Amino acid sequence: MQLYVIPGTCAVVPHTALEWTGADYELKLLDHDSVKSEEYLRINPQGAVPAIVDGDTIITQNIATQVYIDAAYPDANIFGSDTSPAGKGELMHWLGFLNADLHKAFAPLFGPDGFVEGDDAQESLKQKAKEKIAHLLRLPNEQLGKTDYLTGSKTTADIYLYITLTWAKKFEIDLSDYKNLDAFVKRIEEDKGLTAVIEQQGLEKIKTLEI
Ligand SMILES: N[C@@H](CCC(=O)N[C@@H](CS)C(=O)NCC(=O)O)C(=O)O
Repeated sequence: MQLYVIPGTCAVVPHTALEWTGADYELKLLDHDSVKSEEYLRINPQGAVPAIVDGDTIITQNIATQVYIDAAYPDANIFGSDTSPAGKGELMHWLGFLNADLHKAFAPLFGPDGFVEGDDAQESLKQKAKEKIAHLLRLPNEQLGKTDYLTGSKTTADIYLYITLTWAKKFEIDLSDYKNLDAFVKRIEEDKGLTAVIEQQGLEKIKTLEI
């Protein structure tokens, strides 16, 4: 199995999941140019990571890569150990929130020129995006006041939350009121799989959300 990633992106999530499985896999490191290369567009015509290539099988879209890893390595419990209907629903609730709502809310910060033209309009858009992200993050902050991990046990949803928190710090979003998220960052950065991924992708632990 090959996993295509750009360091520091949402591809940290399936990468950590693969580390949790203990499986052999080949890491393919891309950058913001090579992800748009003709060669890679044959794998993912959307020019985005993550992607898994496993023999003739190609899987793109973050949640789909996680589902593939979970199906290939069910004993690793990357989606946690609660396989009840309520447990599975809860996990998908968080993955949907993280992938469709929170992740997407960062798009104006990563590429404001894809939305509006002009410095003033882009600044105003980025400010609105930061407010929206802070508003969305109140939900996981509340949840993490009740449990150590989003669904009670550690899952890929926690890794997805973590990577978005590293982006929030990078864009200097004020999360000083969100003490549960700050404690969560310290907790999740102790995970061995995530630690290995941080090393392999040449990243650094952020340790705190303080800016
Ligand atoms: N909906 C897609 C979104 C993937 C996505 O936005 N990937 C970003 C990184 S987080 C990417 O590859 N962007 C291309 C680039 O950075 O040049 C998914 O869930 O996989």
